Amino acid sequence: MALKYYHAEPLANSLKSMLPLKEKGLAYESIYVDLHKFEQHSDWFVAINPEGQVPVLDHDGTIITHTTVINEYLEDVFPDAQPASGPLRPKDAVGAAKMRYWNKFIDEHVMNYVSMHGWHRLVGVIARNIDDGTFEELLSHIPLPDQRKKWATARSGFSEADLANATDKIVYALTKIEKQLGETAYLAGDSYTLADINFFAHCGAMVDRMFPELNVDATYPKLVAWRETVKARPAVKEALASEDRTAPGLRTWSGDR
Ligand SMILES: N[C@@H](CCC(=O)N[C@@H](CS)C(=O)NCC(=O)O)C(=O)O
Repeated sequence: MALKYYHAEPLANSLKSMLPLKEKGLAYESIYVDLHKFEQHSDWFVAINPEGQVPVLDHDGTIITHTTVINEYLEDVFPDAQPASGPLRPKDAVGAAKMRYWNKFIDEHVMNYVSMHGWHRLVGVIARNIDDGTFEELLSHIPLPDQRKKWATARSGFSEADLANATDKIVYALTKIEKQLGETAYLAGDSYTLADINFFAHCGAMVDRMFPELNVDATYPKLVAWRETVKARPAVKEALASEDRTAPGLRTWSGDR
């Protein structure tokens, strides 16, 4: 059995599938794909993932993409490799449905909105530092039309209306999650699951530093306590300490992870 994990810095999607690998104690070869050098659009990487995005799991030559799919795949293939806290996907149908409900909510209503703010601040800086001709050439290598548009918009800047709408979506999600964490210790019930991993990787780990104006620590105390519990997990600590080649000047938007 050989696992290879192609990923960038431990944040967002790259962190989201790295966490289950570490929580489950699975040995894997880590392959860093440098987004700042556009390696995700290079021929060697597009030959592995034609969509030109990280992360990618290679399991004995089978390629699995999209983090929610990767994470459920790991549960299907390695059901017995679990952290001491219990299975990352509840064994009962109701528990699994609750976990999937939150995954769907985070994938559809959180991920893209936090990502827009991240791209506005981080990718925008990178894209504006590239001259017009080189940028057009880079765009031509991006396989997904929506990603091509996102890169172009990051360079010109997302509109204030789009950014404000994204912030509204994030506030809605924080409020909803604060309420849930008032009822259960974790999103899908009383144990830590892939839903917690999803929200932590995309939002929970850095929302306070990304959006100081939301006053997260004072407004969402249950979420903050949950975040500290998640951060204290050895697998999470190990993942957050893993390789990160983001230039220090570009890290300010997400803070010191
Ligand atoms: N739905 C995909 C999204 C993957 C994604 O957006 N990856 C980002 C990194 S967080 C990426 O590769 N961005 C670089 C690019 O698109 O050029 C997943 O869940 O894996």
